[in-house]
Amino acid sequence: MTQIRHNWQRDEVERLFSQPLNDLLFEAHRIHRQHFDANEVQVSTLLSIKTGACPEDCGYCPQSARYETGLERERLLPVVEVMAAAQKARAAGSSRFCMGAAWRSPKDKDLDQVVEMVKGVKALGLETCLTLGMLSEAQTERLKAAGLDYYNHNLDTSPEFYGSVISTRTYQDRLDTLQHVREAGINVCSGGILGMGEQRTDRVGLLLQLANMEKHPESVPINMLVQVEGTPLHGSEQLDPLEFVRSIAVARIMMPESFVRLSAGREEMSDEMQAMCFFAGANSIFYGEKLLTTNNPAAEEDKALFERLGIRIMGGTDASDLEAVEARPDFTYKACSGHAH
Ligand code: SAM
Ligand code: DTB
Ligand code: SF4
Repeated sequence: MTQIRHNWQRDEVERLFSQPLNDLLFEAHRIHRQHFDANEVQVSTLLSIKTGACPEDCGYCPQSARYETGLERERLLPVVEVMAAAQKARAAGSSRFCMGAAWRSPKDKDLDQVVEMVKGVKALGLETCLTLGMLSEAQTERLKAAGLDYYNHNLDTSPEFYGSVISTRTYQDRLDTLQHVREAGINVCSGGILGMGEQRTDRVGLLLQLANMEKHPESVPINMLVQVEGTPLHGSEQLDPLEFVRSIAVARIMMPESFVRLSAGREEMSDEMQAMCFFAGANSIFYGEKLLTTNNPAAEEDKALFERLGIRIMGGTDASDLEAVEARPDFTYKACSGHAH
């Protein structure tokens, strides 16, 4: 087994990035196979439980109130609606349900409702994940007590590039929230976005931050920027797809035991590029036609891709199992009539 390290140096990570692609892929795939079944991918489904009108100024985000993106704002969804979406995700074969809110940080009153959502989704047998912005220590403890499995909070980019993307909260704020999540005993999901006009040194910087944490995040989402009209980062220069693949491979080498998620941006990726990412060590995706507010490949498309690649969905269902699930009489989505407990 590869040694798990937390003392990565910038120059060695730069060397990893600049190797011939075949050497880099070979090394990443070798490590991937030591720690995971190379033909298995974990799938999570996202739901935006509170959309738009966010006070923050993240330059990539369609949900910021500061940018004209044509997005309709929505209040916090009722628990029963969230439960219905979670049931649908489960029936489609998803093992984790991730609920996201366009908040700087949740108010305690909002958290009451979110706690009900976590309990309800968990009762369906799904893993639960939330992304609600910054959390205090007391809030992470409440969420842990509610049974929350994962909290997503991205570092987004390197500390050096961060200030060109967001001004309303600091890098340290993000690290503090991650620390609270870790200390409460909730699994950490943290990664970033590529293709925001950053340099390779920033991609190295982001991965150094993640891999030199005392404990690696259990889940590392690597997003390709989804360029949304009206956001400041719309029109950013497109990142070379092979540089994205390299970043996945380096993430896999640096964090051998973490799930590396090929996250936002798959709509714009070819099947061949996604296949290379899976070879490079990506072993998780968002599954279902919507991310939070933007599009993701339809489940049908992903099933077809998995079938072509011989990939199974982690947690027991493979592409043919999913067809069987869909053919079942009880597959039809049933609105949940009761409350979430
Ligand atoms: N408001 C909370 C926060 O920022 O922590 C939670 C939701 S926020 C939308 C979750 C993450 O989605 C962001 O940290 C960012 O990494 C990612 N994201 C948002 N817009 C994106 C875009 N256009 N392309 C790729 N990733 C994006
Ligand atoms: C993550 O790293 N990517 C997801 C999830 N964590 C919350 C969000 C992607 C959002 C893409 C833009 C949107 O759909 O609004
Ligand atoms: Fe708000 Fe989160 Fe979007 Fe930033 S990424 S604007 S905090 S919803």
